[in-house]
Amino acid sequence: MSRRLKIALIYPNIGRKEHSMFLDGAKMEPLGLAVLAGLTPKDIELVMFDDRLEQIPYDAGFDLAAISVQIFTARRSYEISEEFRKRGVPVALGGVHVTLVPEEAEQYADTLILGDAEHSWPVLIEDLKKGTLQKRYMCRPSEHPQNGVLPRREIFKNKRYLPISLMQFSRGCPNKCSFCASSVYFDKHHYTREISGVVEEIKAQKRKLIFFTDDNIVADKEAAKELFKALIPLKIRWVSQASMDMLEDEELMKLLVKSGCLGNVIGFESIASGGISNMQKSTNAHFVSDGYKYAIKELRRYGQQTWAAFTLGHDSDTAESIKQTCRFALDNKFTFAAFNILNPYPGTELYKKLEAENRLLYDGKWWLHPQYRFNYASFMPKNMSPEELTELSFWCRRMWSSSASIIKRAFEPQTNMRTPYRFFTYLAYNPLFRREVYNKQGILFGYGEGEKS
Ligand code: B12
Ligand code: SF4
Repeated sequence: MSRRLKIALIYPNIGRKEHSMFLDGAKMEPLGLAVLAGLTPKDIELVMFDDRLEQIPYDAGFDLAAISVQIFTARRSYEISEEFRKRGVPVALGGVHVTLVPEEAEQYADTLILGDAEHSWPVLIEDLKKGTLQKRYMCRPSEHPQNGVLPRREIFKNKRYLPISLMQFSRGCPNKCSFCASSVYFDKHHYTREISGVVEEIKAQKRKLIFFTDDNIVADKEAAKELFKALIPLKIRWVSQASMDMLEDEELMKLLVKSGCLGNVIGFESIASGGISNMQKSTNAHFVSDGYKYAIKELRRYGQQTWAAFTLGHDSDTAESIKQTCRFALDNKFTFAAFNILNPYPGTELYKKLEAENRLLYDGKWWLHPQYRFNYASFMPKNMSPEELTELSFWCRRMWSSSASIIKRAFEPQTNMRTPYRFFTYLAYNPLFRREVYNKQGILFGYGEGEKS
């Protein structure tokens, strides 16, 4: 009888602090790997390792290591890949970054999966069994992703992830914000799952708090309404990512609230009309004109605990406008906020523009550069130095997550104070995110010489 094949599924870390092995702080489940596990035939032995939380046992006799790569983990992914390949274990790389830069990724892999894995992963497994692994497998997104596939969440057991289940209703987004990697990966398309599959997936797991990791859960408003109707009887609470043009549709908003939505990550990006039009964020165009007053009033009316996301370093930004953005967020008492440095991801319009203007730093490949640090500016901003942009965005994160700010924002009556559950959510997560601000700032990508295997 032939031996069962053994595959390691790996979720890499970004890097690590100089004197500690792992970055502190609770982590979220890597959904993509559970989907991959769900696609894997049952005769394969699967083990998942989360490099953020545990050491990888390179010598445990694997027949394949399958690594999920995003841009901020690319350097670490390639290090892990080298360790496996040194031991004669073939490596498969997949994920967003691999799909956007296959020529780079193939230098570190035996095989690549480009695009979604639904159709190509089972083919790859068959080839692995036969010893005929191809160099590349391609899969365009299908009309209904994850069709008939239940993620295998048992791979998360004993990893102490945050008590929130990640799930997807849709993938992609039809909008074309100039900095967005998803928009390139999905070629400005949006794909929804069969709603019955989503309902089945919710019922198949125990948690009542769900994070729909959709790029934009309301991208197709009619489809979203159907989903929300189906969620109502399940009595879950959920969060997701959504564009603010959802506020134009009252029926949609009422269903969203009724279906248990606590709030969404919403890309405010910039408080300047010029900035919004330069980045082609069409969903915000009409809301930015009154300084988002209407949008914020409406979000509060619907009791939404909004996570406002800003990108800092657009050509319209100055040192003063960045500070103003931070004050804007504080004054409006959002429940959460992210102040991300604008980052040029390969394939995006932003990347092409900065490259053409010769403004990319770190040889244009900041994600591979040994000196690049997480949350540092990777390009030459128009109205300040890269160092200033790095410092200003760190300043925003420090101001936002200070104890004074957490206390001041806590008592917002229409959102955080709406129910004890919401207040608890606010109090549980804000200090957690505060720790993340300090833990991750400035870490180098990858482990470098520090790898201990
Ligand atoms: C959920 C999410 C998060 C969560 C993380 C959840 C977690 N598990 O830890 C949170 C909110 C914390 C987060 C944070 C960040 N994120 Co994020 N995130 C996402 C999001 C919205 C969804 C990911 C997801 O769940 N997908 C669902 C699963 C099913 O899909 P998947 O993982 O892509 O896997 C499929 C395929 O890609 C493939 N596949 C994937 N891996 C592999 C591996 C192998 C071997 C194979 C065969 C196939 C395969 O198979 C799967 C099924 O088809 C994506 C957007 C997106 N569309 O991908 C951004 C995204 C991945 N994030 C991004 C970024 C930049 C960040 C941040 C750096 C933002 C910031 N500035 O702080 C941080 C840093 C993360 C960190 N490690 O600290 C970028 C990455 C850009 C890039 N080029 O790689 C994305 C693409 C968003 C974007 N619009 O540009 N993120
Ligand atoms: S709305 Fe969000 S997901 Fe859609 S293209 Fe813009 S940034 Fe990307």
